[in-house]
Amino acid sequence: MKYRTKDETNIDFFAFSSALRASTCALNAVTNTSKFPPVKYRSRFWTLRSVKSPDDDVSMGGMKQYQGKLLTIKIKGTQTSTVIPTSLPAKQSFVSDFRNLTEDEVTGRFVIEVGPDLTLNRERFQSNTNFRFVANLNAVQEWYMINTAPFAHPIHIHVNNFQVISYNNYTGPIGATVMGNKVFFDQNKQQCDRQYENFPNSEQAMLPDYEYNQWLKYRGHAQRWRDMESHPNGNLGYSPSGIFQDVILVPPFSNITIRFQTDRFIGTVVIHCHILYHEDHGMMMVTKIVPAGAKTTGAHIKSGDAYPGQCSKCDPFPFNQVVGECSGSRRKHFNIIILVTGVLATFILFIVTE
Ligand SMILES: [Cu+2]
Repeated sequence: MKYRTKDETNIDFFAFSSALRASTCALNAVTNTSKFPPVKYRSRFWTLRSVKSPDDDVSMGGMKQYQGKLLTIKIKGTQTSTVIPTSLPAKQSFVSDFRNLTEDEVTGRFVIEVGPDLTLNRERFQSNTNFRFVANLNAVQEWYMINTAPFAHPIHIHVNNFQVISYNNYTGPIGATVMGNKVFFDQNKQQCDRQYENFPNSEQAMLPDYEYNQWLKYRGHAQRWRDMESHPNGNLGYSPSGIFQDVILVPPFSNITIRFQTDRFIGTVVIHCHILYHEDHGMMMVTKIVPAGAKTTGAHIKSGDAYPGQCSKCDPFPFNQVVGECSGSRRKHFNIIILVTGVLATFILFIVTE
């Protein structure tokens, strides 16, 4: 989407996801005032148009992109001098830069998985007490948003604005519809052993080549995001590093890291897709913030036996933490013990029978 004057002079470039709040737009406008032309050159008619670019298909996935006029601003009356602020108001105390934290400074980690069937973390919304994660107050959170589906979804987190840290290479599950079932595959077309709660794992589905190749084109968001400045087209919906938002477009087959601090509010926090049709069909879940020092146990993090983001039962959750009985090192040790025990048993059996 581009800002254009009536005579189609391109004066600035903003990328809007479908549900970015006006506050974010205003913030961008203030920070970009140096790019606007002097007042004397401004037209009395301003038109805001949505300009579609085929390059944006990668970040938007199957989402429809409107092309045409969004609004017209007509300026009337006599000209007065207007002072446009050149700087933003001072940040609130809890809004600090979280981009260069150490591991120890992050106290809570969680994964929001956008599914191929209007689900979040592999379930539709169940109730306002079905907490999928519990965080302490005044704790720095590092969350990962992944999209296993070929559509982009604007995900909105209530209460605390979050800082965009990075777009990362996508290594997670590929969610596809096969024979009417939603099935997760890994990056090598193998069916994941972590599926939907009620998915019959015995049913081996195949991911057709054409479908797999179709999904592959959506990967590479990390590089496209890094190249945003130098490539003005084809980056619709990406958010620059470091800005604070409460909604972020999660592109198809993408992996985004965000951080924020839980501030003042204790209670239920809603997370949902901001496409109302999706939200109304269950693409919503709740988390909870409890006082500092209170227990954060009891959350319903898993769906069935799977953590969000998992393909193999040995995949870590979140991405940099190992949980459950299937940690990589313990698994390897277990396998080595089995192997050594087997060799010894065979050797003893051989001695005895001799
Ligand atoms: Cu959605």
